[in-house]
Amino acid sequence: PGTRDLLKSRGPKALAKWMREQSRVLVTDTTMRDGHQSLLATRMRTYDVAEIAEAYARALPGLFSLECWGGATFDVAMRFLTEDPWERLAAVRDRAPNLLLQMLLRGSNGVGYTNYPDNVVRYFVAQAAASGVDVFRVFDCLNWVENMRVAMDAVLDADKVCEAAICYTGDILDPDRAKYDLKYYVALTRELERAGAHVIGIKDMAGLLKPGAARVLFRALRQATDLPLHFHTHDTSGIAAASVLAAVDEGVDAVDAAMDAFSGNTSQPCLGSIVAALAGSQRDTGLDQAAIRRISFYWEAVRGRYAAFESDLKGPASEVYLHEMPGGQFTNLKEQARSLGLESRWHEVAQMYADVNKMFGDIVKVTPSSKVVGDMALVMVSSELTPEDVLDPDKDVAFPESVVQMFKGDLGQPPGGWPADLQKKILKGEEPITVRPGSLLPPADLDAVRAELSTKLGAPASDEDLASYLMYPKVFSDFAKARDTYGPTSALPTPVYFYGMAPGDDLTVELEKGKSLVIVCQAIGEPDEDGFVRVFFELNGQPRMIKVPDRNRAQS
Ligand code: PYR
Repeated sequence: PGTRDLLKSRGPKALAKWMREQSRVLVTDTTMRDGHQSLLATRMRTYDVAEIAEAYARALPGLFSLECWGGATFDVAMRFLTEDPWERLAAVRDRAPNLLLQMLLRGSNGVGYTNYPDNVVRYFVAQAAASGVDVFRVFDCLNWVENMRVAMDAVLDADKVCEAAICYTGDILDPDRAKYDLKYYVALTRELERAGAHVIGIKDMAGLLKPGAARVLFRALRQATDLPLHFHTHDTSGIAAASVLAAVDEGVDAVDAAMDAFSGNTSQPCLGSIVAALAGSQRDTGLDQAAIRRISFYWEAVRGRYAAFESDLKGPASEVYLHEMPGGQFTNLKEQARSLGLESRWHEVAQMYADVNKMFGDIVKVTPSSKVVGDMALVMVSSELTPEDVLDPDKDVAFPESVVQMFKGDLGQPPGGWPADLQKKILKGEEPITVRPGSLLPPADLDAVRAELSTKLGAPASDEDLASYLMYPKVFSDFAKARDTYGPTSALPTPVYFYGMAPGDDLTVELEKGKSLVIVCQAIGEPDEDGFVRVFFELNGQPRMIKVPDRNRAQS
């Protein structure tokens, strides 16, 4: 039986026990979530995800899970792709009924960048479970277990797999980073086990866990818990596959990898190569290497359609051990730096990111805490501020709002608390909180919010729409308007969505099963005085003409 059958017939605890009993290494494919989040600014569209889901179901039924949802994909789908993230989940669910679907959940930050009321987190998790998520990887951006409990309990209530993830930072073998030593990770593992986790995730979001340290860490965790261990890392340094193989030697149960064409650099290490390296060993994954190659050829073609979103990364770099930026943040921050005119000063930004981390007390850096460190580093480089300036009690500094909020306690508490002097300076006398932020947020009145949303939409809001609106009121409202105007744009092939059609092009769009449109683009007129062009085309054989704003004029 596949992993999903096991979950459905015997429940998450039995599935976890089964994971421990396997001699083979279980593999999660991250291509549909972290792969493109880390390489293509999260821009992969539902069309390209849905097209291959059935092939996975047929050719790779032995995968542990498909990570295909959550993290940054949720808001980017609505914000930049005019797509409904729930539609994507349904598409994969429908086409891969035998595979476990996995999502990344930021604890009390849901799939957003700030803490939500507890009942919003619970509602979101329940809806994601009802809509098809089987495995929830839950983490907190400061590794504060208090801030993970609401989300973890909601996953347990839904009878889905609760993978509680520990974010790895620092270096357990470096005595100068003693704050995050082996004892710290062992204690966290035990705490998460007591909190009800079915699986322990080691989320090495920046790819800092070197092979030697992986050996020491997984050996210790293997002794500390009977729960299965699931290792996630990034290949920014170029050495991640060695860490994966070291973890495998020490008994890790499951590992993350991205399909070859979406692997390497800031993404996960290469799935096909890891599978090949283990083939014939005691821990053979059992996955079909020819099927992996075929699926990766598909992804290779897909990646070509997103060339505009590729970063200028030239290859792996050991600089990641200095700055410790998560793979999912690296290219975004570089882009932000470029937009501020700091492109040629990128290595200074990277050094400053490390300096800010030290100044903040050496914290875990992952969404959203990583964004706060990035915001501060950019401000400091662009306004020529040094850490000494920032720490000087007599020097005025305009701190970014995200920094003020984090030091107020709005994202929770780091181990050992915030550096007191800096906190005083940032908060200018305002008292910080030290309790769980969610405990201070009044519960949302879900009925009232649903009524408000239904009025906005002019139709009853679905449960999924409500969940989106609770996470992102403005982004969802804008998306809903676009959805009304343009219809399901996810039905369009990617080149057409990004670049449109040229005269002579024809296209068949499947709106639903058995319901298609055939569009033939015939001619595009010259722009008129008002900045509109006339587009002549055939729709299911009928001649049509529309006027659309001239793209060149709209952009200038
Ligand atoms: C996210 O929260 O989106 C990460 O990838 C860590």
